Amino acid sequence: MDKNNQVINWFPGHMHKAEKILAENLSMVDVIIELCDARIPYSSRNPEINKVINNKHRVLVFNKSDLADPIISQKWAEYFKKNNVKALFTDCKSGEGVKQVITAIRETMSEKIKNQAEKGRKIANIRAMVVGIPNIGKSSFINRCAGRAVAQTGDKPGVTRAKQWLRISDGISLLDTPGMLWPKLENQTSAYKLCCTGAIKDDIFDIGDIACFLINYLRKHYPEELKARYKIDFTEDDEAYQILERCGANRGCIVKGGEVDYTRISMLMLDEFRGGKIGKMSMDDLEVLEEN
Ligand SMILES: Nc1nc2c(ncn2[C@@H]2O[C@H](COP(=O)(O)OP(=O)(O)OP(=O)(O)O)[C@@H](O)[C@H]2O)c(=O)[nH]1
Ligand SMILES: [Mg+2]
Repeated sequence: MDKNNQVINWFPGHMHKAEKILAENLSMVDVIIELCDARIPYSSRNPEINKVINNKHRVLVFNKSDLADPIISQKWAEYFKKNNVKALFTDCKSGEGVKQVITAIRETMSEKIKNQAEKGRKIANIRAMVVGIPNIGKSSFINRCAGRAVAQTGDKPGVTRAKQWLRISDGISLLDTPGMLWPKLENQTSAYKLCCTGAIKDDIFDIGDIACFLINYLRKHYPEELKARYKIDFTEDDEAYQILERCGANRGCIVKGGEVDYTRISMLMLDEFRGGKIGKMSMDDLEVLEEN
């Protein structure tokens, strides 16, 4: 169980549809809003996106910033600034940062608006397509922009199944799209991180493997938070499944006969991690750029 050796097949049928939606609607939109996960700024970006969207204007947004480690987010913000990449951080739960994205969409379009104005034309409506991995908050972002619930949201990947144009108040229309993952999975570590953050459906992988991956990550990067949350201790010699076992025992995840229920404790830990209950944590530090 502690060996992270399963190969994750993460490309369910509806993802083909998402790719198709992106390709089919590209010519109709002015701007792409690439919504990524602030906890995994590297692993949540589609390496194919540049090829797909070509030279379209793009606004890069890292959502769920309320769950990410603020020190690591700061490092990423500085990295993007240094590289002249406009990157914004949002929290769609509170709405923080959303206004700045709308401003960035307008700024991106300012030249086109000016050019059109010189020709005596007016761009009445800016069209932007929101793309990103499943469950990252694309629909929540649109609802925040609109100031009301216009798009359906849910705490699991695969909620939005079809495209939907939604006009948000001030002359901008947003296209909500289904979550998209890339079909070729070369980086298994990124895949595990995407499982931990909830971008991939839980029934696609072995939950125990993912929990062990999470434990190995936390024991290295956030050991005190892990110990405090589950009231456990561990040494370097402990295997991940032994730590998982201790967490399970302390949380009463026990089956008949006193054995630990690994599935239950794995699910519980992943839920707590995803909900930020263990702490504000990120799984991609800047070093990930050197490793890949
Ligand atoms: N903590 C936190 N939760 C968020 C944020 N944005 C969205 N969520 C939650 O994340 C879950 C997924 O949100 P959705 O808006 O449905 O995500 P989506 O990207 O449209 O998902 P799919 O349509 O399934 O691809 C919901 O439970 C939201 O409440 C955020 O900034 N912070
Ligand atoms: Mg959605």
